[in-house]
Amino acid sequence: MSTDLITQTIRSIRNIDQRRISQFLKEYLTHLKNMHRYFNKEGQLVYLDKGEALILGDIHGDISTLAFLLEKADIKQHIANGGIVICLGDYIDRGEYQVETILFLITLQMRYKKNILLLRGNHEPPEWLLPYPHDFPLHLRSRFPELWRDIYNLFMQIFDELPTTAVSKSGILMLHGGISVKNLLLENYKRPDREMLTEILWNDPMNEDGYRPSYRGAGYLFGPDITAKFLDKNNLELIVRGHEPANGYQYRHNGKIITLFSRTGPPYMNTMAAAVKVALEERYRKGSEEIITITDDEVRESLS
Ligand SMILES: [Mn+2]
Repeated sequence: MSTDLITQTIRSIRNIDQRRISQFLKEYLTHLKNMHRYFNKEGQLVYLDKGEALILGDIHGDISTLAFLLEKADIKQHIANGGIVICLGDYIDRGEYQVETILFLITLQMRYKKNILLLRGNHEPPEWLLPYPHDFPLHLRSRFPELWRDIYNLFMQIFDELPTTAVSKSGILMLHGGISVKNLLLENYKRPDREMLTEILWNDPMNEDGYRPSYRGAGYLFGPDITAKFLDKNNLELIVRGHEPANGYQYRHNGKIITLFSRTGPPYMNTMAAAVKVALEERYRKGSEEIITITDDEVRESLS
């Protein structure tokens, strides 16, 4: 493809200087505040009603796997067809190229304003709920020794403006962690309070019915009964989320949840990363999604 698009963008990020980056981030912040011009959005909830979406899960600084997944999914053609790329959060922390990854995604969004949607993950945290590890500020400091504090502050403002949930006419809910265990109305995802925001960013599915506090120290684990109730109540079919390592993708709760993991390498050493393509208008039916995978070997080979 598209390698041209990706390599060009990455190259321009490598050479960016610290003064220009602050300006660039301020422009992005303004863009986020005006996002209703490009997307049908109420509060933190984005409504999508046409075309196809390519959805990606956690990236955590693995820009190579990200680039190869986008290439394999033919992002250039996808965008030319009016398709949308939706990332489910966790762009930073852990990975070697986290600064490049987030700047690359922001650059793409600034270039294709109607076609890229970045949702918030728990690693794009509110300041009252920092995850661990949160080594992003250290990466900024080594990269931008003088202005890193200002740059980090700008990023924190940006994270506060990222939408947290998207929902399609086809009946698909997209978010980073999971659904709220007590708050079953989609309406409430527009302006979640602190507790609910914590759930959206931190919750995970579990196999037993009901819910209980998460072993992660924030959020809950929720059972298949809660997933079924939520989908039924809001006339939805499927939840696509990230947040947990998987070998690329994993179906949970009788196929009503897809977990996506779009990175490879340490510390999880999964052999496969994945993205999924779904229709945003035509009603989702089991099997109508297209899973796109790339193996760890494919990524490493093409780098050597
Ligand atoms: Mn996460």
